[in-house]
Amino acid sequence: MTLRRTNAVVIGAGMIGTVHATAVRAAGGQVRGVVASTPARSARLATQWDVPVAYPDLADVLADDAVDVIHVCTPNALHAHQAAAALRAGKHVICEKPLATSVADARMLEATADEAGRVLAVPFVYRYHPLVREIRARAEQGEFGAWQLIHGSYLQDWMLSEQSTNWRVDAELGGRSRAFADIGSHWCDLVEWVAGVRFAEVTARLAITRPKRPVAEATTLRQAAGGKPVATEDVAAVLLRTADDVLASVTVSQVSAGRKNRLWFELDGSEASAVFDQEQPESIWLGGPESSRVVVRDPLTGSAEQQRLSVLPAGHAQGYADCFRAFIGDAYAAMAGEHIVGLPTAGDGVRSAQLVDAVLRSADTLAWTPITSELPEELAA
Ligand code: SOE
Repeated sequence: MTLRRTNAVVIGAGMIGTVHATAVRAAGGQVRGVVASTPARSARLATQWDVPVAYPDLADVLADDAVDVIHVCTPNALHAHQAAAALRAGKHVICEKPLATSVADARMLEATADEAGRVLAVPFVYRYHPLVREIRARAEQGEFGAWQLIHGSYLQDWMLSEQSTNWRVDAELGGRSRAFADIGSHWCDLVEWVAGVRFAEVTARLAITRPKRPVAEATTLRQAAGGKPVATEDVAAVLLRTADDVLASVTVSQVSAGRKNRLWFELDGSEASAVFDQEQPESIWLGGPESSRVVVRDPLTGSAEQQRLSVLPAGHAQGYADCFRAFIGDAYAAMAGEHIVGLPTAGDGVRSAQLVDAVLRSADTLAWTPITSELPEELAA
């Protein structure tokens, strides 16, 4: 238990920065300040969010002894430098995913957090849906039997229009992978964690469906009108194989009309199956050979973790914001010294960077590609 409210600063003022600030407050922390892309924007946002300090830049945050934790919500390419600086200054860090745009930088951050003795948490927040925990608990108890097949998709449509753009389109800011790093990473984190599997190798095909998009922050009118060639994928078709030889597939898209944030997975076991849909997170489908059923979230039934994360009675819908609040609550408890099961931390960020890296290598070579640089034993044999 914390003795006083955790003092947080959010750096980065986009959609996800606002989500963090809201969740910090909901989790009982205090948003002490904000850093946006310019001092003037920091000041404007501090007023809008009603926070005490508008920091001109990160150096001012690092020098403020009252700050406990820095939330890094800036474009991906800035994460490594900013999170490392925060950890070295003795701050805890919550860093948006992808933790870094290279495996080397992600590993560097993990080592820096270890050396500094600080928590580095990564918001793979879909782990915090109560019914995701329910499936995980049932899988741990062997209810589904041995995995036969794992499949699913993560589909969005916010990049469907050829006029849609974002800093993520620019590989220099977002990294070489866009759709897979942004949302495929969530699917892989979630499925590995829920099913208790480890993907060993991957083969992936990536495609760009809009060859040109407007420049995110055009510096000239000509650039804005003409657009810029796109080098990061809109869609990905990915086949995976676990270390135990279970096949998996995931389809990732940011251009699927009508799909807003549809993370969906099905785990097919030798005894039973389980389905989770992020857009309908209040129920799960449990399939059996003779009969199947729909289980609804209910704080009065089910696994201990489902009950812990169910803060509203059954039928009173919880969702994404509740996941974020619960994640930040757990991260802050870890910062206060508690051992928290299921909190995604630096190791999970490194794992995700390895997956992104393997997907990119596989798309380049069109070959099955090991996910870690250390070849798994069964592949080395
Ligand atoms: C945009 O694609 C985005 O906000 C992601 O960055 C988040 O991680 C995901 O949870 C929702 O979509």
